[in-house]
Amino acid sequence: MQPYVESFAPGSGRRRPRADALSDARRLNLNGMWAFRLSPTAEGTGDAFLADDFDDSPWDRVAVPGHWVLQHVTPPGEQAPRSLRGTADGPLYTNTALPIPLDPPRVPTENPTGDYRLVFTVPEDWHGDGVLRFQGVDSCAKVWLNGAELGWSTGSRLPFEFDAPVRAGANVLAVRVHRWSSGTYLEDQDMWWLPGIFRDVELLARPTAAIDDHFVHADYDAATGTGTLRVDTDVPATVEIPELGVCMPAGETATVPVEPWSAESPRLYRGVLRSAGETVELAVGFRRVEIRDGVLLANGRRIFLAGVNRHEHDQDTGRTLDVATMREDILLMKRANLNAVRTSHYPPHPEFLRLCDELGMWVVEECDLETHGFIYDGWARNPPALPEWRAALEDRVRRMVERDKNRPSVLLWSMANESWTGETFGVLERLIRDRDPSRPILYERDPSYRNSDFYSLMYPSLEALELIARREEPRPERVTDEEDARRRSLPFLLVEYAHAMGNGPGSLADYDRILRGSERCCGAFVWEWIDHGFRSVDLAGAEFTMHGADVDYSPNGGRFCLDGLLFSDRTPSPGLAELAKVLEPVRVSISDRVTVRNRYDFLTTGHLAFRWTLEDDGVEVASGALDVPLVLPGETVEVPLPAGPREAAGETWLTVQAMLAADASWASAGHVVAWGQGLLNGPFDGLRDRSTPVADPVEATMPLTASVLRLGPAVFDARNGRLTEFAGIPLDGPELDVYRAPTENDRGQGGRNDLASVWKAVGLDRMLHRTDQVAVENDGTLVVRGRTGTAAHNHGLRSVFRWTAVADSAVRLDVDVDFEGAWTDTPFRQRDIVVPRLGLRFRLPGDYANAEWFGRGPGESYVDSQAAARVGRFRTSIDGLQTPYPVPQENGNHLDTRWLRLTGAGLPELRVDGAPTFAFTVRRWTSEELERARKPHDLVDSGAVWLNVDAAQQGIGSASCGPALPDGYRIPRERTSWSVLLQA
Ligand code: IPT
Repeated sequence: MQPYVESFAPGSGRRRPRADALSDARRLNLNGMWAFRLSPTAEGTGDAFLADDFDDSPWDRVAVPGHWVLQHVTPPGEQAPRSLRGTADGPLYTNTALPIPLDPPRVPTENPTGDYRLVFTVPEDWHGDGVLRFQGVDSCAKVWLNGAELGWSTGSRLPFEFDAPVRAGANVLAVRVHRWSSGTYLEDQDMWWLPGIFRDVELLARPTAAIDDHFVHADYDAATGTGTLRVDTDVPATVEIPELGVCMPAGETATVPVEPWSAESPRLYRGVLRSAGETVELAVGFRRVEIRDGVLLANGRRIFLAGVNRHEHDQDTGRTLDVATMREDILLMKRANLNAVRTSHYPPHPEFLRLCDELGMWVVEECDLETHGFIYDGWARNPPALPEWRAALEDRVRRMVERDKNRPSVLLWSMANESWTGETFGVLERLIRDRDPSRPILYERDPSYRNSDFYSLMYPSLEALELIARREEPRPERVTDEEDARRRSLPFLLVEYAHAMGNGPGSLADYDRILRGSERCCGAFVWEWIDHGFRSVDLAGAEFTMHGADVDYSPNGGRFCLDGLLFSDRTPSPGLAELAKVLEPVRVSISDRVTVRNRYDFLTTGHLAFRWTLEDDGVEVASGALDVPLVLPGETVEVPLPAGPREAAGETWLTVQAMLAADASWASAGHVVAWGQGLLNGPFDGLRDRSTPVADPVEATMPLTASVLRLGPAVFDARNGRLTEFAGIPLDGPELDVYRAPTENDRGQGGRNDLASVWKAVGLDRMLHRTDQVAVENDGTLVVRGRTGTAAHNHGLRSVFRWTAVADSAVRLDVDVDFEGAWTDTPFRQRDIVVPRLGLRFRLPGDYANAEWFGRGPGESYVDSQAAARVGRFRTSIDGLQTPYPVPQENGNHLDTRWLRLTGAGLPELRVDGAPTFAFTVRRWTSEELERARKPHDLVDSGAVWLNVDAAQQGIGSASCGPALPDGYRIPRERTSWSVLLQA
């Protein structure tokens, strides 16, 4: 038995928590390859490994920092190291359920335990003892130095330190790490369970008169434009900020004119804090955060947090991230117009926050505390409600606040995620306020919000958010009048919304409209930044992205860990492009003039250059610089349209881009921050006014044989009215198509909003087609009447396809469809019996390889996610049209298409025009194959190209963890007609 593993106490023997700091004191980085041995229980390998002369040469070698479950180690009872991925001893993913019995603070005997051993050399001239610092060990570690126990600690994503009596020469560091501990109950975040020493280990020299801790107080007064600086520390020291002419003893106050720090303008004043023994680097950002009249202000102005939730994740190394990756995350965020990050759900590596200071990101720093698993016990024995857990909770909050109190980027402290209620939150709140009154406090889950400076929710519907924006939300249950009144006066912070699982999220533009329109709303954080998938290889050697369900283990969170704006390898998904467009800090709109609205909190448009481009049917005809006067934050200016040719033959689109005029720390000059587009020559009216069928339709040739009909370049099968050949191209179709491969959002969550199941229940995934009539009318029109229905139901769709020849190179198809039958012979709400698609599907020769189109692009677009797709002319390969979501699902749709051209070796070009515009997808597989595939590599070329020319496709939404898809983004079950022109 190892009683500490199951103790309510957070640790023992540790040093008092203190500020993370860079100093000139010597430090020995102990990262590297350590000896390692895995055992099945908390006893580990026993205590022999503490000895100096222990022979660890037969042990495995693992990287520190790292998670052993993501490396090659020898499982107990085996002889050789191997990867544990895919086994119950490997990475396990659960959402809310704990992977151990709900039996706090006990843990099972089956408790994989890793004994780590490192022999390191302390140089002869290293004076005195040191401090051993562990930046993060999951979930519980006991530490020995040279055979003597230093202590133990829990709190995986928090640092802990020990006084370390090192000796010159060889020293033996032994660390025993347990997968499960009492800490597990406090760390039930929705993420992989990844044990190990996963952040840096260092030995720090502590010279005499070393600065143990310091606290930078740097306030900014917007009324006077001055900053007030005081640095508190525990030994006599001097504060030197040369740029400000500040040189004063620690503890004294200086008030000087400064530029304030903000995410938009991260002005840091660098200097030092010098004691007799040590010099600590200072990077001071002056700013004041306050809540006045229910509005969040920074430096005296309302700010809006355009945010994202970020877990630390790397597809190979889990929560071990290098600094380059942390920087890359911030650069990608800033380029996507994000200005805030919530460190869901634990303090990140301290370097990440230093980068946020430097590059400019507001941080909602969250403590490593989530007790979600107690929900399965009706929240009985919830740790925040029980005194025996109090010390552990306080310890976590203290270690967060002390470590990061000097980071100007940290805007507020979030006490926990999803931990329901308990008296201890009051204790934590007071603890934070006493220590750091300069930052507000957030806790989302307690309906009384009594310990929170913000009202906050997750995943509200648009309607619910509208009410909140107007402070008219219904009163929550179980709160007193007083609590309700107080809550109503608080600013609203949306900590999670827009669940980015799979294809999506939809409605980003709708959320932005509501949030920005209300002073009460101070920010919103998309869930979440990156998919937590692991790069893996299957038995056949194919690489794939592993998710929870790829491990045979229960409880299992399945695919729910793949819900980020970046794929697991950090490739941006289409959702990130949409978010970047929606969040743009400058809005450019075009009508009979160009309107530029500045949505920055602090910046003018002084750092931006504007450029216009005029396109005729997607072909650039003129461009130039646009002169836009300086726009102050919150202001709007209008400028005349640029002069340029107007007598275009087609649609004339003017696009104005706002780009960085000079290099910034996070993007180069020319980076496009915002853009707007406007149609200058009237609304597009599609085929109706451009390609009316010729007055004198070409005679329909009467059947050459009994089974073939010809109409201009088109050949039909006379028995079923299907097109079999067009201008020499063998093809088949069109078929009325009302289905799509369900997206994650189509599947809803836990039975709620599961439209995909409704589609199956009403048979949309197995529609059968019938031809009722094939007739040639007097004017030569070929009319094909049919019905599309499904087994066992009486509902279906009637369709009429009218084909006419247009000159000798084209045919026009006018489609008219209507729904018939009851559509009610199912247990579902009428509202949910919707078709996800209303369109035509063609099978084309597999040699088609490339697509060019005029419409929305370059990325995919859906009715509720189309802000990022501009109107233009785009070209790519058919393979390039596919978005490789790690779980195959509908993707690659393009709205508002005027025409599409497909080309391929040895085939005539096929051109499709539509009226009104159409939506298309082109793939090498069918929707059914797309649905059946479990991994992207299951999708194989069917030998044909499948083209959808659709009147409509349903929106995407974010129902995988969020509200139902709004009605406006569903396809109404009503009569619909559209037209298509095929040309070769
Ligand atoms: C919410 C969690 O805070 C987050 O960790 C993640 O699980 C997210 O949802 C969904 O991916 S919890 C949910 C019950 C609202």
